[in-house]
Amino acid sequence: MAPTPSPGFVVPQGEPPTLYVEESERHRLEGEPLPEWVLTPRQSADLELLLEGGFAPLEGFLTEAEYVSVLERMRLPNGRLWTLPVVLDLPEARARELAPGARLLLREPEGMAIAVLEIADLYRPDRREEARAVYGTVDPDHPGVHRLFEATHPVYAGGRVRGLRPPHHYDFRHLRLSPRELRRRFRDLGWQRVLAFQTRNPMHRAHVELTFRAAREVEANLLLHPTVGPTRPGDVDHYTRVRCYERALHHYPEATTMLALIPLAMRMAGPREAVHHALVRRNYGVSHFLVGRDHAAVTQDRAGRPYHPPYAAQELALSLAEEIGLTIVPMAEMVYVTERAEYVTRPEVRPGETVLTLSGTELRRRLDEGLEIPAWFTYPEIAEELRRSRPPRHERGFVVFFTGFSGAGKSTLAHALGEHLRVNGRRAVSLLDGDLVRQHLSSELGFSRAHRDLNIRRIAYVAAEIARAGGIALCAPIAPYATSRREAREMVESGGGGFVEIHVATPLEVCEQRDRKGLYARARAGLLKGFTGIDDPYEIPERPDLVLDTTALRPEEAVHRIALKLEALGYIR
Ligand code: PPS
Repeated sequence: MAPTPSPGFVVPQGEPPTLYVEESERHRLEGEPLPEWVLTPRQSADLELLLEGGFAPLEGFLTEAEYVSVLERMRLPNGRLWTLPVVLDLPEARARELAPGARLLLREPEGMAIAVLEIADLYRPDRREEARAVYGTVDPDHPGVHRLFEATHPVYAGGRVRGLRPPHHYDFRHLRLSPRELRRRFRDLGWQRVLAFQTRNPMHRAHVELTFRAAREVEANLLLHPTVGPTRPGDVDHYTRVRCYERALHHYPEATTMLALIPLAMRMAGPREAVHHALVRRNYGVSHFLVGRDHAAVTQDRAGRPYHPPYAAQELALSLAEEIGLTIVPMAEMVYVTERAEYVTRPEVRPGETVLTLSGTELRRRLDEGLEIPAWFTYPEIAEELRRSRPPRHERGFVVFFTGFSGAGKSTLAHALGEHLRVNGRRAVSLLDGDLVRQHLSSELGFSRAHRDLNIRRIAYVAAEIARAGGIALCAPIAPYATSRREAREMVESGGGGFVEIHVATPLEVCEQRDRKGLYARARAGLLKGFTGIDDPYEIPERPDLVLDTTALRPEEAVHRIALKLEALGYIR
């Protein structure tokens, strides 16, 4: 007897709306001298989803009324469910040149004009309110909150967008399917019920087992639908992940499962984001959506407290499933049982059985130290891909970032360490000393907060590129602000490099006494304004990897201590 199909949604029919204009209109718009804005990678990911219909019913970036309504009620003013802000943030100076009614040409980071925004309003959001509503916290340690407070421009421009052409990608084009293309694919394949799996991580055996099992239980085909938009800083890069997904795909029975990529920008907003992901997947034409424990969430804060209860995302998504228009499939936790040599769900474990799990942290540790990745955990070909992108630390590029007062000894230490590493290692060593950077990269900059931040951003950019290419960058700026040091770390780590922060904590009195360049004397005499430590702030690093006070420490001794630290961290052997 044929099994009775279980209840639930089937794939939606028809084509979702896209927001592109006719060719003649495109020529007309491109012929006009419009003000322009170069999109950030996040904005460009959001815009792509808007244009392709992934964010339907949105037809543009949220206006203030829509934004407030989404924050307060998780709904658009017309009552339609929408849980996360999709906004275009602009710097104050840019916003001042614009007004409601104006049109703004939106360019991709690479320069191609993608769309025109018809500005309906420009507004200044209350970011603390937004953080509270979206992330459930104002803790600046939360990566979403941090991005909102530190890396989001202060003015939002709302209004309809009119697409000129789809954004172009050169990577994995055969896997980047728009909502229309994906729906067509399902139609061609005759897939009636499709279960989508969202992820921003590589897939291992547990994921394969659980997705396959879930699809079988709801009698659906499976769509692996990982996001390749901006994700959480520190995540595995999408090139590596996609190679892992392609390899995972071979472990499903043929013709049951398909892989497609979505350029979705992750927020790490937990429950609201689970619903957002489901709404977007519905636009992509699926009928079922998997939601696990801690979906799209940052599990805990620095003190180990969860930002949301672990099942909050599942509960919210389940409670809104009818309205979203698809079946939410709660995801079970799969564990490996040694005695049976297979994966089962946690409740299926029998008393006395040995359960194996391996956390992301443990996996990263094993990769960093070049240790074995057990075969019960992942397939050998996936372990291989991960090893390629995250070689053991002693083969990887890294950055040593010295920070401290002028005259603290940063340059001396960076120079001495550089010599030590050149003598003892194989990796190329580059020195980005404060003064040299100011001469070659930042000669036009002064010492205002904005200029100092920009200076550090430039240093971090170059250092990240050096580390990405496998080299060692030694940076020695004052870097007085904690946020820009943190940003530097994120830039380097997101490029796959290691980041070691050393606070050269020589006291101000000692630096002033040394006064090699005579700058302290000039600052004390009021001839030099805004000098760090005298009349300009220095925020003491809270958690540096190493603290060195050079008052009574010879450079050789300091280098020895740094080398020990680098060894302990695994960067040198
Ligand atoms: S920052 O804040 O990180 O951008 O500063 P940095 O680029 O490291 O500064 C490089 C050198 O500039 C000299 N200098 C000053 N320092 C601090 N404040 C003021 N106003 C200033 N004006 C000039 C100073 O000698 C710094 O060099 P170091 O190598 O730290 O002694």
